[in-house]
Amino acid sequence: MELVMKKKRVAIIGAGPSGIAQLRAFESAEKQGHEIPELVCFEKQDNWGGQWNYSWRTGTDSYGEPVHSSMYRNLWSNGPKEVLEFAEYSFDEHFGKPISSYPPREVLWDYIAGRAKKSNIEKYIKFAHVVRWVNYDEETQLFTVTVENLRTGETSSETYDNVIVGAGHFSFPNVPDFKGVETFPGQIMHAHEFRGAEMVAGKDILLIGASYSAEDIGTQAYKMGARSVTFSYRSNPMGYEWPEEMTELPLVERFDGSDVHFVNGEKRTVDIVVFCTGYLHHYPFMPSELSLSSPNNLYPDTLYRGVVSEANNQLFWLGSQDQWLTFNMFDAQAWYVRDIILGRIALPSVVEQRKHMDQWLSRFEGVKSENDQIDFQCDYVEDLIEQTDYPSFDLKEVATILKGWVKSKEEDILNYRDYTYTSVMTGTTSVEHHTPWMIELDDSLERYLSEPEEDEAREVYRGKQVRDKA
Ligand code: FAD
Ligand code: NA7
Repeated sequence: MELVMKKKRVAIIGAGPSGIAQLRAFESAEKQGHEIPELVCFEKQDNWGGQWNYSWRTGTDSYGEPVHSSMYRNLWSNGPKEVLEFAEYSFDEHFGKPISSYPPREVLWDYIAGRAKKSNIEKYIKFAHVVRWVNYDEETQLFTVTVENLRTGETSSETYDNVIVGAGHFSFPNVPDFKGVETFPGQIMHAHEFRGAEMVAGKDILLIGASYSAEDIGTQAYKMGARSVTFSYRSNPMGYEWPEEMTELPLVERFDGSDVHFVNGEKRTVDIVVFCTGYLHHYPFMPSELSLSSPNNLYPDTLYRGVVSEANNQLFWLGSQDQWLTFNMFDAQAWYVRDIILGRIALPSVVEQRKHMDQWLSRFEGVKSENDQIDFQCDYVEDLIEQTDYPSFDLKEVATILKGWVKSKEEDILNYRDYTYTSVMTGTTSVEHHTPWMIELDDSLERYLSEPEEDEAREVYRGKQVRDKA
């Protein structure tokens, strides 16, 4: 009698860069002749790309669901594209010509979509399907995933052998309270709701927080002509050489109408406040015993090799770390998860898994500087890539690029996006963008890829940059 093995079923939550990486990883195995499980990817939005799928909306989307993306209209990549490039789909392949190192949001979305389209993965994605609940049955050893089709309102539940969470963790704002904040008469928002800096022209803006969002929204605000930009830090100032319109002050002590008092006794009067206070790991579709609870850091505890849930080895999390590396790190994770599911990689015992996590956590405790963080994450990704057939690349060089990026911001926080780097995948050196970032007001893909004539403004600005550096 022929024994018919039932195909495994795998549910993937989210079709952002992580979810797409997972689908592509399985497709790559299939192309090599391996039988792959039945895959279903649930994406609550109407399109793929996750954070990069920009929405003008804030609050709730057209289905009444929380808006996912925290990106703003005029966002440009805040790290060099050379550190996020896919090892199996280069920028050269996608654009057919060298581009600059810091593309705008729409250009990176196009790159993500290009790889997705080249793979035959769209057939696995159910768009406008939100995962409402995940449950695990010890007896059957299967997950039940309950999903709502947002277009029809219909809910349904099916069982799966594995669940892979690629839902992102920069969507649910962390919003602290400050004494008197309710008396502030101007606009208050979290970075998640920020959509563009044009509205701050001629105004005084306060940004609470001292990390990427504060840095970038502050720089955008300066670019768009804010009268003043004040940052408020809790632990440490960012410490860049800001122009005189931009100041770093310690934590807000209290608000009194438009007046903001800081713990060092200083006071500022501002028109707009943006909380750049980070995000919560919040997964409303997960019961507590399966969920991930962590601050935004490089090694969330309870994830073996950063992806396998300690609570349940059939459950995986992609991209849940704080991110120096992004797209290629998600790929490295997805290839590793794929190989566990395909039985190509055997997991060690739970005791061994804990030991391994503790070793990485103990190294993580010793991470102090930004350079340490970079080495930590590059080593983590290298370790993953060594386990699978994901094309290996020079992660030491990627670490060098990242360290150069950190230095470039120290040198020139307003203009670091004009620097160029060389791809470790293709050896192509980026071109200098036709227009310095600080005076480029058109963020569209069309404008980015165009080759406009030199104009006077660019010459004048470049001349100013040269003089400032001298
Ligand atoms: P996401 O991109 O967040 O995608 C998750 C997907 O899951 C979304 O499509 C979402 O709709 C879906 N989803 C969530 N919950 C459910 C559910 N219950 N059911 C169904 N679907 C669900 N990275 C860089 O490399 N360079 C940058 O310049 C950069 N800038 C950034 C700027 C901002 C403001 C933010 C917030 C992030 C930035 N990032 C940047 C990091 C960014 O998070 C990653 O590049 C990447 O988008 C993470 O991919 P992901 O797939 O893990 O998560
Ligand atoms: P991050 O990088 O998690 O940083 C959060 C910042 O918010 C950080 O400076 C925190 O200060 C600060 N924070 C958090 N809580 C408070 C309170 N209660 N008061 C004052 N300050 C606070 O989030 P970002 O949004 O900047 O970046 C996340 C991603 O979005 C990133 O990948 C980017 O590419 C875009 P701390 O230093 O902890 O004292």
